[in-house]
Amino acid sequence: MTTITIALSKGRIFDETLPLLAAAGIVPAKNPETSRKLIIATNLPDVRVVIVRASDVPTYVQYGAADLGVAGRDVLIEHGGQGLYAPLDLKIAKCRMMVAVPEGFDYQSAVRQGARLKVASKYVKAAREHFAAKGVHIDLIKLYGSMELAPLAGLADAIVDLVSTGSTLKANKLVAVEDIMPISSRLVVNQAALKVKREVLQQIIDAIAQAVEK
Ligand code: PRT
Ligand code: MG
Repeated sequence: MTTITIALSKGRIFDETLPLLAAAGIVPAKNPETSRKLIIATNLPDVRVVIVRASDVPTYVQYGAADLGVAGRDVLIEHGGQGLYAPLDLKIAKCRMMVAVPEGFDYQSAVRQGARLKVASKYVKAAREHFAAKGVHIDLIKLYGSMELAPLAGLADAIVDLVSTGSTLKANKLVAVEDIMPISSRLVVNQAALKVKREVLQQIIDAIAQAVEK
């Protein structure tokens, strides 16, 4: 029997992946919101789900601790993608990666004048590439969460963060000044597992691909 392990994070990724798994005939036995279990059985005896931090999904799949996983484009960029095959854009957990500054901060003229911007972000690779491509010099400050606080507390001039409704920016008197890229989640597959467990993994990938297109 070939066992399959799927790495998911709880919250929007778990919730939005459920219907796609269902299309592949996979139904988790528990919801991680209400269960403390980190290993969740499914209706199929040879398929299980492991619940990890969103940013740890690529690592579990890279090392083969999970055969499949679902991770945001933001997370995959920061991870680098080593050992991963990413065949499918699942078109879920969509948002945009943006540059935001405090209301009233003249971002365009700061950039034009070549001022060295202080930028705080969890997405340091994406941020570094974005500003390097623009030829803007920045001091990059790595944060692990609550980026919105950084400009308010005087830690940074600007942040690079994900925006979906925009209400978090608004609540903190920040405005988006640049759109870096659209974000959605991808299915990632361990490259070695795809060879060894080809038949069963390809079946799951194909069923999910069909469900995404519906
Ligand atoms: O929360 P935790 O620290 O455990 O990890 P995480 O934030 O990486 O995980 P999670 O589950 O919150 O997000 C998983 C994935 O969902 C991310 O990697 C993104 O690809 C995707 N996603 C989609 C988002 C959002 N939309 C989103 N809005 N991830 C985060 N946000 C945050 C954003 O950082 C900001 O703080 O929501 C806030 C903005 O939302 P609005 O609606 O106010 O604009
Ligand atoms: Mg979060």
